[in-house]
Amino acid sequence: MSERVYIGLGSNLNHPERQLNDALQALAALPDTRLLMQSRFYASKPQGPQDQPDFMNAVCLLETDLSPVALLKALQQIEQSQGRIKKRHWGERLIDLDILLYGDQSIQTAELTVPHKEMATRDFVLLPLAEISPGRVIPGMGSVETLIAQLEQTFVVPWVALDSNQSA
Ligand code: ROI
Repeated sequence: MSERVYIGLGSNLNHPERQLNDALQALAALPDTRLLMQSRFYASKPQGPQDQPDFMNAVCLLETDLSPVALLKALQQIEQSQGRIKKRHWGERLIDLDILLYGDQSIQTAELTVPHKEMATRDFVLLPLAEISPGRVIPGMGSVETLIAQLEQTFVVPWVALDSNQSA
């Protein structure tokens, strides 16, 4: 049975918009998986240490027959193949792919917690999610709009390519 799955994407190294585009292509090419929607790209201030570049973030919606664990492994493979480097906790990264929501399932295993634990307080997840899934209720947390209203501040703006030829 296929499920609808929301994935958070983030990058702040080596042409983040290219990293996000590459990851979206790789997600669309996963077996038994379709890429149904993707948000705009958002520029965001880092949560965590401030002495790192701003991030580019997005959220996409997949429909997949992959199990949660199979999908997690697939995301880790995409991260590895794009060259995941993790320099420090809460530090800069080439590409980070997180399972935010897997249908309306709550999953708690050693490897995987869904809904993603920190999504309720992450502006860089909530704003793009609200764009592609307005009214979405996150199990145990509330609606995406309620969560956004509870943020003290947001540091996220839609990112616009000034010259589409340049970003190609
Ligand atoms: N901050 C922002 N703005 N975007 C991210 O994707 C992101 N990812 C992270 C940490 C380092 C916590 N901060 C982030 O993993």
